[in-house]
Amino acid sequence: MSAADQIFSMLKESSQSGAPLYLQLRRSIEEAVNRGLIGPGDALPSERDIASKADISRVTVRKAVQDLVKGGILVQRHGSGTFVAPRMERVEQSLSRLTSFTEDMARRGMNVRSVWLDRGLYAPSPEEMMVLGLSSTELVARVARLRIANDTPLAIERAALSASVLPDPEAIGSSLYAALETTGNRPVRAVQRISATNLGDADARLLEVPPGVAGLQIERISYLASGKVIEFTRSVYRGDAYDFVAELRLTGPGEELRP
Ligand code: 16G
Repeated sequence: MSAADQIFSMLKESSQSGAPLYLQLRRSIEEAVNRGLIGPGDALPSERDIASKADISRVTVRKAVQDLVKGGILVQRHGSGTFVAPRMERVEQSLSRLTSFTEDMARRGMNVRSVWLDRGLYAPSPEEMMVLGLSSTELVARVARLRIANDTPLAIERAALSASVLPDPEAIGSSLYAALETTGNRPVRAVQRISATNLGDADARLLEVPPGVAGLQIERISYLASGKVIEFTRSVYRGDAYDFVAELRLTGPGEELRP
């Protein structure tokens, strides 16, 4: 059965529901995707085909399709049509180990790639001066990357470090932590703050999700064993792709809770 037929047969099942037509069509397409009748990456039939098969207006079809694009069920590629969105394999990251993105993905057997969004030396912002302990005459090294695992963009990471530890941001290879390790500056401890966010247009475009969908905003401040702050990184992770997992233990007798 063609994809248009699959959607049409779902629509016939739901046509008794009395809901507006565009909603019925939206649910039918969603149902066809959920039941695997049309799979990730499959092309959706054209608006015209769906409209003529189901005998509804193209405006109604467009409204249903736009809703599903907004919800991340379908993706639209300019010039080539509308497709079922690729299924995301969620990545779990432990919140108790200080690992790098490259290490996390390598452990899962995933290929890591980064697209450089920015790297260079700049005059620090007041916030960078405060967090990294820089004076106004010192420079900050900024490293911004789109992090991609198995061809899926997972996160945008914007790191700031003192230029004294990273004098040449151009020279970082594929891993910031590996580069820091070579100079004995790999962090040993970090404090991470995770909050919910709705992705803005620019970040959503880079992460290949519809604008406004849920994401995770993460701020990591990392320290050397000496207590010096080495890294101040703000990241945005895709909410549909990443789970942060924390193990919790009841403290034993005599053990103190440390902040
Ligand atoms: C992780 C860190 C990030 C760090 C990066 C280094 C989070 C939220 N962030 O992604 O702060 O800069 O690893 O990765 O976990 P790299 O060594 O692969 O460049």
